[in-house]
Amino acid sequence: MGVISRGFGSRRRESDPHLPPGQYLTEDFPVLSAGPTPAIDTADWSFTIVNETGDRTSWSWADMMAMPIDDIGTDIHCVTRWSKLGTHWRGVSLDHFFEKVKTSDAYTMVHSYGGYTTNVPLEDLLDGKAWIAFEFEGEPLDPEHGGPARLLVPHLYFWKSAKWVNGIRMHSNDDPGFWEQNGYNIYGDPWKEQRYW
Ligand SMILES: Nc1nc2c(c(=O)[nH]1)N[C@H]1C(S)=C(S)[C@@H](COP(=O)(O)O)O[C@H]1N2
Ligand SMILES: [Mo]
Repeated sequence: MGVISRGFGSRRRESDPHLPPGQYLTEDFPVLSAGPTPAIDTADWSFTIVNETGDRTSWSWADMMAMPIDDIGTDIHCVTRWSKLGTHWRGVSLDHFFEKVKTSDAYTMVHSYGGYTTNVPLEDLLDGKAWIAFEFEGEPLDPEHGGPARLLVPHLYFWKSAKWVNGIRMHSNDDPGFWEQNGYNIYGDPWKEQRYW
């Protein structure tokens, strides 16, 4: 009996059309951090985009709260093979930040408090594909999960969703970030299983 119902359950999960190849579903929310969790007060938080000429455009927490806020329902996929389907977030689309930035560069390096970096092509941050997210399931984002604010790029593996995000630098080349220098794929499409080098 137990064996039969487990088998049935796992077949159903494996055949879920929202689950990328090689992933399994999890209900909990694992914490994966390369270092300690920084304590960042929203009063001290800022987010800065630096373009190729060194121009800096910065937003305070209050600036961000005055921008259009999206309700986001999305699936997330970690390279360590867990996926969560139907998660809910609130955040501001990167489109609204980049409206204020003049750049011809095609690539970005996302920077976090604590020094984490990850590279994302600019086009993957635009057209409603990425957010600065500050609420998860109706609550302020937990510090362990990147609070007060993290990048959310759900169409790429979750290491691209930098926790404690504080800025983006424009790059002319697709230079590798922290995990990308340490064996992770330069792009990270979960549907193509672009996990490692
Ligand atoms: N600043 C920062 N962002 C990060 C990481 C990190 O170590 N530091 N880990 C990445 C990895 S590898 C994953 S899988 C997700 C994990 O997010 P979670 O801890 O909220 O599940 O955050 C990503 N963003
Ligand atoms: Mo990860």
